[in-house]
Amino acid sequence: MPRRNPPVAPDPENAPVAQRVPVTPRVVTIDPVSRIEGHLKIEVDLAPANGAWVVTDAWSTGTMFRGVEMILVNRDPWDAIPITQRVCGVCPVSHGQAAALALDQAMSATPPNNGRLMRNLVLGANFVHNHILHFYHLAALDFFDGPAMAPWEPAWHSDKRLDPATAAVLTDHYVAALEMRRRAHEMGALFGGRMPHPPAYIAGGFTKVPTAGEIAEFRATLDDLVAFVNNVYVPDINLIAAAYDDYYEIGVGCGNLLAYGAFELAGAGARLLPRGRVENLSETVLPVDTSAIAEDVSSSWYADSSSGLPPTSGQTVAQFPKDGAYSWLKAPRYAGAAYEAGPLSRMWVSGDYRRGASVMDRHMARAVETIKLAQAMDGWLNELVPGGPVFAERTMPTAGTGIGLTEAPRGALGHWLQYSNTRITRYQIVTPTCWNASPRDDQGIAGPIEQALVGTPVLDWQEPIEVLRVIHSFDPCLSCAVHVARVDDRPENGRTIQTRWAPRAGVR
Ligand code: NFE
Ligand code: MG
Repeated sequence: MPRRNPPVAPDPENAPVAQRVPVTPRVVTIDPVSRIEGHLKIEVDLAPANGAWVVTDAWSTGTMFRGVEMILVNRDPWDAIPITQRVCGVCPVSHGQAAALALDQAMSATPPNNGRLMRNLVLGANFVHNHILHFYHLAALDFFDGPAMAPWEPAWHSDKRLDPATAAVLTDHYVAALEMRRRAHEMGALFGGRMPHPPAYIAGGFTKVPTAGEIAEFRATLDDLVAFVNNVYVPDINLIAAAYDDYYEIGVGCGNLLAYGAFELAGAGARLLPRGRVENLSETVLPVDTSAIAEDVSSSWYADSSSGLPPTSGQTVAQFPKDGAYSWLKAPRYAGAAYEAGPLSRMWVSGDYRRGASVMDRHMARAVETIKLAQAMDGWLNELVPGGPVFAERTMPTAGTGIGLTEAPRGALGHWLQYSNTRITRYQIVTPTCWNASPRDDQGIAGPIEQALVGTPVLDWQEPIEVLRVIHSFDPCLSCAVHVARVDDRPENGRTIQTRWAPRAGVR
């Protein structure tokens, strides 16, 4: 269980929650945060408020060093597609797509319609899979208690508002959702070859030529998934939103929203989910200029000489330990500002959802996006031409550059490629969770999750489930954010970089 604060006794605050009297500020650490991908530690400062607690500050720590950007150097640029997919088992399709887009640019290739559509459909299958996974298996247990058995126990029981009969129905849906995820993966594998790491993405298009039978099978599976989304997922998120409507005010983030856009339509630059950004939850969608993106590392375990660099000149030079640093994530910023990425950002930019930017808004926007995407996928199946060409025949120049901007389920994903003599010289990956879970930047500005946590009320400091609700609403993936563990990074192997965190100065 992610509880790291040992009960301190004797202590009136250690009594049953109803008898506890909050008097003393506390630091609470959740490490690891469970029901996410990868290794995240969250530390919050709690102050007494209204007989309970409120979060007054927060620190987000990616606790594992990874190094995919370094692995890619000196590889053939074609290798970027299969290798970057290994960043993650949840969003590999997006990494394949981003790498393919960067390579398309490097060799001036535009995939034929079938190739574009096949990429969209496999990526779409992954999004549908992800959003069902996120709601049922990562987030929903913050709101209801499952049966008193593994994998539902041990669990935190604070502030559970749904009656046992309702919780039992949601538990059935939790189990049904496992089957739906399997079906979504099977659907993606029809065209992608296998899931979760489909080998069918290539520079210039796709390797798989669709047949009429496969198109029909894809559609039949999609129909079943749409039925589940409409009849189960959407009603369940509405049910939870009604019981926890205070979460429309809790967990509001930095207010700046970024979307690179994805799901290319016919016509240059046209996308189902458009590119854009908004400042301070404005109605005005602004253009995205990639030259405004830079990554700060003053709070990250990387050499300060690499701080503030744009990905076109970005470096990944680990430095551990380092004064003032507390995360393996870099801090991406747009024109110096923190930005939130994800379904909410996409749905805000597209105009499909603009109620707010709270915990519940993130869940709602994710559901809205699932429906929008599934409808579009049905149309793309109609556009596919059985047996039609799927890739553009091109020769890769021996030197080049490319930027692949797309969306992963968790938000804006960018790959920056440079190569010469057919070998990669620089590869920089900036993932959505790096945007969302980033630590303080060089100006001391906190990352979006850190900002969103401040002000969160907490009933019981020993079971700070309210903190988990805020974190989970972002669907973080630390595997992506710090991009392959070096399992031999142990002192006995002579390594100095370890897959662990160091305590923030002054904390235990
Ligand atoms: Ni590992 Fe990923 C997504 C990417 S999160 S899940 O979605 O890119 O940073
Ligand atoms: Mg990176």
